[in-house]
Amino acid sequence: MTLLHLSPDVEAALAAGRPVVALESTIISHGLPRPRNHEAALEFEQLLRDQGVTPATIAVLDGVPQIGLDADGVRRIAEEDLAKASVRDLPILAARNASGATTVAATAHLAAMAGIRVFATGGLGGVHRGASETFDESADLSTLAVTPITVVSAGVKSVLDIAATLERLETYSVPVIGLGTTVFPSFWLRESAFTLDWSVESPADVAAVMVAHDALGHRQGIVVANPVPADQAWEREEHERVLNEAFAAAERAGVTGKAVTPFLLGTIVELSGGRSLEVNLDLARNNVRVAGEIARAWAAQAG
Ligand code: PSU
Ligand code: MN
Repeated sequence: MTLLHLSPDVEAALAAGRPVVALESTIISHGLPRPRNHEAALEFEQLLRDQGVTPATIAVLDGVPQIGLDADGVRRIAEEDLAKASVRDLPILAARNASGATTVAATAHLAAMAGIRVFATGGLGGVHRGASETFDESADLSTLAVTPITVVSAGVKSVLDIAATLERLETYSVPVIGLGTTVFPSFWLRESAFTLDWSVESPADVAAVMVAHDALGHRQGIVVANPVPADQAWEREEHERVLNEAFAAAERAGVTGKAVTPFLLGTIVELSGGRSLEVNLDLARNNVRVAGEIARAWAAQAG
C-alpha cells in the first residue's frame, strides 16, 4: 500500500522549503458544475504558480492519496463521478484501491501528513441548521481540532448555522482570524451577524501567528476568514430569496446527511441563474491568492 504519493513538483518544493498550498478536490467534484469545475481546478493551480507557489491539489486516485495531481488527475476529479471522501473514508478507499474527492477535512489531514501548512478552499464545512436534532456537523471542524494547517476560506455558507459553527471552533481551540475584517464573512456575502475577536491586516501577520502557534505547542488548525471583495459579493436580497427557495426544495426532495451540501449548492446555482457560481469562483480565486501569500510569508520566515 502506498501511503501518500507526492507529485515531483510538490516533493521538490517541500524538500527545498519553498511555498506550497494545498487545494481540495470536493469543491471541484461536488461543489462546482461541469465543465466550469475543470477550468476552475486548472485556474486555481495557475494562480499559485504565477505567485511562485507550488499547488498541491489533493485527491485519492485508485487507492493512493495524491498530494499534487498531474493533468490527467485534474481531469479525473473534474469529470469522474468520484465519492465525496472525508477523513474516515480514507482507509476504506486505500484498502479497496478506490478513488475519492477529498473534503476540507480529508484534504487538511493529508496535506498535514505531507508537511504542507497552508490550504485554500471556498467555504469551510460547519454545523448544519437543525443540528441539535440531526447531529449533522461537518468533520471539517473536528479535523481542524487536531490538524496543524492554516485554512483560508470565505467563512461558512449561510446555509449553515454560523453561530454554532463559531462556537464549535471555540470549543476546539481553533483560532478564527479575520483578514482585514472583524466580521465573520458568510461565503457569498462579506458579512454575517457575527464578529470576531481577532483580525489581522496582512498575510505576513498570519504567518507570524502560525509561528507563535507552533512555538506554544499548539497542534490545531487556524481558520483565516477572508471576505469576498466588495465588488464581487452577491446582492443581499437576491441571496436571501434564493437560499429560502433552496431550503424549501431540499425539504421537498427529502435530502439528508452528506448529500445536503451538494444538493443545496447545485440548487442555488440553478435558482440564481449562475450568479452564485460567479461569486463562488471569485471568492475561491481570492482565497487561493491569499493562501499563496501566506505560504510565501511562512516559507520566508522559516528559510
Ligand atoms: N463549502 C463550499 N463548497 C464545497 C464544500 C463546502 O462552499 O464544495 C465541501 C467541502 O469539501 C467541505 C464539505 O469540506 O463540503 C463539507 O461537507 P459536509 O458538511 O458533508 O462535511
Ligand atoms: Mn454532514
